[in-house]
Amino acid sequence: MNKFVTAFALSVGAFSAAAAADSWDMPTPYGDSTFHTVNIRQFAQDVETATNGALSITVHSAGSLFPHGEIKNAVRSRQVALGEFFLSTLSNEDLAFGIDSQPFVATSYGDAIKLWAAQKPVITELLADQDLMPLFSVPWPAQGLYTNGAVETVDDLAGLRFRAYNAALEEFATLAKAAPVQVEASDIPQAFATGQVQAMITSPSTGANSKAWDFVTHYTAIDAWVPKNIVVVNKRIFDRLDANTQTAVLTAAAAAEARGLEMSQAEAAAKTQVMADNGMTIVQPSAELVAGLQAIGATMLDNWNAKASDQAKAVLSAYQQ
Ligand code: PCA
Repeated sequence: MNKFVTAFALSVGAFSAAAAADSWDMPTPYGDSTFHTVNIRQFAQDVETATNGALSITVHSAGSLFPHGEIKNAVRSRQVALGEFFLSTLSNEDLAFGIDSQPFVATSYGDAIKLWAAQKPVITELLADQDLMPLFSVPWPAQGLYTNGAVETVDDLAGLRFRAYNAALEEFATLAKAAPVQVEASDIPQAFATGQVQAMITSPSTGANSKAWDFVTHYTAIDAWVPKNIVVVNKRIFDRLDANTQTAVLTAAAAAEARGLEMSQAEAAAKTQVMADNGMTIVQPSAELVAGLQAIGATMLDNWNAKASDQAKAVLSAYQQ
């Protein structure tokens, strides 16, 4: 009994000390030069400033604290308070998470904003079941095609080892008769250098950050989808904060969502230019390529509809209103 009382008193003491100055670890998947990471470091700084240091957030970028695929569960199990990941990687839990990575559903920033508005309430509910709460979400620039040599039709992709970052891109590659290989963004240069992959679809941000000109010649601006990252916090850890600190986190999160969107928009043109400056050929897709890609997108959307939960379908119809 005495032992229990002592242990209890100690843990209460430890908690109030921690409450006086909390420090959170924040794992993220992407490298320091990625605009998402720059934006998140600013978010962390904003929280620290607004709380006069009562809450500090240490960002662990490039999967250094947890690999990308484990970040969500690390937040869920309260190993860390918050973290970032690529939203559509949760599509295996519910297709509502993956709709932003379906080809030709949302292809512009305007579409992406509208789709996020449709996704957010549903995703908030799904994540709440896991004690998780979205803080902010930021789109990548539209996704384009990286190849050696020009691509005139979808047939030119057949047989290529194709880098994938989620289930939708795996399905896309398979439908294009390419061979999907899952590779994290930070491993792209190595995967090309060793011949593990020969082509990919990603944003100009990730293309330029991975120095795509070292391993491919062409960038085709198919602009097929505008996927998003999300930052989530553990709800129980968040609820433990005092009201002022909670407000500081939510205010900094709203600012990060707006700033991240602006950064993304600026990146799209700037990083395409970086690729051109480094000798890559930047091209618009031929009508035949677009038609072939759209046919794949239509098949994927049929498959999506056949498997989607009611909530996922509600997201799509709210978006299409
Ligand atoms: N870059 C990330 C996700 C989407 C993007 O543009 C990647 O390629 O992994």
